[in-house]
Amino acid sequence: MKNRRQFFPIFILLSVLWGCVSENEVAPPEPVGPVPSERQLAWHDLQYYAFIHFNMNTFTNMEWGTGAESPEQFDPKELDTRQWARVAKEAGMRGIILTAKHHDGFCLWPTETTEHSVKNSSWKNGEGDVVKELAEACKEYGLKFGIYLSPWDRNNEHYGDPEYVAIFHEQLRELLTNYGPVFEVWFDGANGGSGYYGGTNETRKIDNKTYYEWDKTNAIVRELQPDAVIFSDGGPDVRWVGTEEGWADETNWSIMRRDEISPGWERYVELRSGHEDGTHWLPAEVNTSIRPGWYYHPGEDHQVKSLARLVQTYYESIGRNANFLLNLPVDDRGLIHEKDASQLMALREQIDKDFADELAHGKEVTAGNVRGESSKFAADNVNDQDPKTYWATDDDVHSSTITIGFDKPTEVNRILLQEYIQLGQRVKRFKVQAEVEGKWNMIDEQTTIGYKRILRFGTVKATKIKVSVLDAKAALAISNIELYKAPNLLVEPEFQRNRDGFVELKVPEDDLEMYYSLDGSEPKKDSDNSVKYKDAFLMEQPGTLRAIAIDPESGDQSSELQKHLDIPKKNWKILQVSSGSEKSELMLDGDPSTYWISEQEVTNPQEILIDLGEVYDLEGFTYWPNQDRYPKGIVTHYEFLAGTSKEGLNTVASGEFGNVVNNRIEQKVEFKKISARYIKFMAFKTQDEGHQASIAELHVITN
Ligand code: FUL
Repeated sequence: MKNRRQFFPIFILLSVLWGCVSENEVAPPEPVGPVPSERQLAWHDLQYYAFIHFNMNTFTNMEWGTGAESPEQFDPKELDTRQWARVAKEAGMRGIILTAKHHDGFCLWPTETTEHSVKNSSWKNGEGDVVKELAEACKEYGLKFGIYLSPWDRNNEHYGDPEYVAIFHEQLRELLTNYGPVFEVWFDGANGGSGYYGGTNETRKIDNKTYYEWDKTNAIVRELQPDAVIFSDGGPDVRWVGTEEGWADETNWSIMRRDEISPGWERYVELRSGHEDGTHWLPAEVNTSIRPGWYYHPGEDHQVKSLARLVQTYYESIGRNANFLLNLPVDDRGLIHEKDASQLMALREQIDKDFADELAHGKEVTAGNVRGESSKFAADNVNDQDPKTYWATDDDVHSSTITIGFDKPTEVNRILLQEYIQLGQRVKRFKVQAEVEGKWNMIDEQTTIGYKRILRFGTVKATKIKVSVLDAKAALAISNIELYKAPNLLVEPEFQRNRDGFVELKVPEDDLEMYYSLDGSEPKKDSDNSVKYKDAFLMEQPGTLRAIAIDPESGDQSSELQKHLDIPKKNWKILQVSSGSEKSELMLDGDPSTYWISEQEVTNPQEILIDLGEVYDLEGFTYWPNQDRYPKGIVTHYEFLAGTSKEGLNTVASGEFGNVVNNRIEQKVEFKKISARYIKFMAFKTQDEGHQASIAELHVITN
């Protein structure tokens, strides 16, 4: 008896140990292809952080300064790096990367290497250090801090010689020594050639592959900030995504044949999707600006990207296996502009709503194959909310299914998938299906997953969601699957009215309903004065278009679009235009993104004579300036004539469109009522005293 009692616990202990041993016997899959380094893994987790373009260009209204600027021009009166950090933090960002030096060579810290820096500016009597202030603010707000140091330097007299390269390296040393931990060092690939270069004003070409001694440059970063990732077109740690528009390809490998890439790489479009047979881990970072420009320009205050556009960028960067680096052009006061800040918060709120309730956690999961039938690699590792555990298959199983079952039919419209990238990126093709009322419905078929993939799809009320990996490089290793039901993106409708008077309304989601009124009354769902929008409708008379979007499920309503629209231009005829007549119809097409532009070598004034088709009582006119990124021909000084016969026109207004180059919104000019059928617009002066005139839209105000 005595012996048996002693034997029993030993038996239990042995069997438990045996269990552990047998579980442990199932080895994890071997890594496949290149795998991420520790610093790259930490970088992947950051996902979303800010770029700040703030430097000399902010004060000269330029995107690329020549280097001839004077340090005194740098003078922010209200600089507050804590405001930048607060805004970034509240927006849900994890760090900030600052343009410590851009191509014009001006240094935001009191460097020993050049006189072209804050130490010779009027700001804080030359005692200031923007890099230090931002590094401290980031620390206070728990944000990572990164630096952008332009290799190209259009100010430095030694640019092109080995002497400059030593200066560039020294600048890097200063930045990486004096400001605490740096998480990312950003080297852009631009090398335009021409510049001030110490007053020589010439073109200097260098070989981007060899001139900067990249091995030495990278070694400085490794020596001084071993945890920092190095960004450039080809890394070595993080790659550019090959576009500045704000997206990665749907197929996006985090690996590339890195040795083929160098700064300014001519095959840069390949950066958008990576190389399936890559030799190095080289994940993509999507960099884009919240406005058209990287730097602040008052003329772009009305062009802060819409919420719909920002949400799309989020899904097409983070949702496509890339990190999202969103640029905030700090303004000439030294602050993130109110409009940018409020749009950032709107994005944060929307993303928080989209990912508010995770639906897969704790639900029953089954897999077609489990590696060695071991619980260590079981299916339910994908919804245990532990990124360190993963579902894996046997070595010879490169395609399999994993199914999540709900207790009751559940609405779903987002799926988030993650591979266990510590072992490399594996999945080449997968599909997602939903079981609805006992039948499997196809949701989507896609290619890569990587660190993170998010798919958006129309809401399904499903009892099960199944992911089938159709092809992979090796055994599968999936660490996470999440499911969500995101609310509809509720933004006010956008409108466009064409020349014939047809009005089109648009919202980004198909599920939304739109209601509009034309009689000035408040648009509502159940109102006799409001109409439910189906197709473009004709608005022949002047009136006020008011429109809203409604989410039929929640009943929630968007903010309101309210716009006064005047007579349609259907019967208008352009009788005379001083030059460029082939494009003249574009000034009447109702679309401010297209425009008429005159030839270049013409003399002012330039004239456009229009027949309105009948006599109207006119009380004013409107002019939309060119909306191009680099606009030409913006009219600054005008004269407007009107009359009942084309021979007898009278000047009814003349003057200047104040600040139109800086603020390219629709210009409105009112005048004393006049009956007229013919109008003439004359451009007396155009931007930069040039002689080319452009008109994106021209309209009249009737009473
Ligand atoms: C490019 C630069 O030329 C732009 O000015 C901007 O800094 C962008 C982020 O990178 O290479």
